[in-house]
Amino acid sequence: MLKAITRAVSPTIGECELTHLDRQPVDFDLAQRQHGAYETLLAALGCELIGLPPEPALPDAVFVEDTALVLDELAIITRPGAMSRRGETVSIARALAPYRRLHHLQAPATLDGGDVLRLGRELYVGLSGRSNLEAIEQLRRMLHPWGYTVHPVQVSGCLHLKSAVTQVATDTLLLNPAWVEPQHFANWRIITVDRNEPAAANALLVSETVIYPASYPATGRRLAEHGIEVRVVDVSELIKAEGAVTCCSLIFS
Ligand code: CIR
Repeated sequence: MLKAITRAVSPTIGECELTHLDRQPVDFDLAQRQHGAYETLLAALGCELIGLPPEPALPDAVFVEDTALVLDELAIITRPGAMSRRGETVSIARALAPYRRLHHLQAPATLDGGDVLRLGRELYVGLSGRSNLEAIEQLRRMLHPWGYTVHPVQVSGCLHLKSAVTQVATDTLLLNPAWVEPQHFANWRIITVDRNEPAAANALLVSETVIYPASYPATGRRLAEHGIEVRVVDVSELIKAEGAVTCCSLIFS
């Protein structure tokens, strides 16, 4: 059975890190309800939820994806690129310890999980404002024994690699070509985002269904037209904090 680690929204989410967006007030009650609906959908798609309590001192703590990389054989606790987010890894390591052997990235490596796109045994890692080459070197050393290949991918104009590209079906990626070069993924069927929805490439594939933000209707229709089963969630308040759908869970079996 799939498991999904999530964490309740911090009441301080309005003080989150922002890189590419202007600060807008986040409606905390609405953010909590939207996050609850996202968790309900994960459960409906077969995930056993491991819900962690909020971390009021850590405004971005709902975005658990950035704190760890969970593979079948081990989990790697990241060293998030934003100083304000480093404390988030402590409770995540505790939550993962019963399920995986843990490895930790070490300084000067920085990595946000949002920069790691796992496609089978190929790991594509964004070189972004948050993740660096030293992290890629450490990932290579940790994962070579398990047969993983780690590919650096330059991203520009967005926060993370998975702001620019995510997997939406066994053979298909959803991608914004303005933020990442499609040629990194030459063997994949590519669906591009609608040109009026640049932030629309972040989709969460759970089994054979895609969890997708209501904020990007044109791209959502495009996914459906390509035969992809889409379940829409409204995460407007989390988008104001520069998050979306992959970032709010760590899913593993
Ligand atoms: C940050 O800037 O770190 C948060 N406000 C948003 C993180 C979103 N994470 C993700 O998409 N993986």
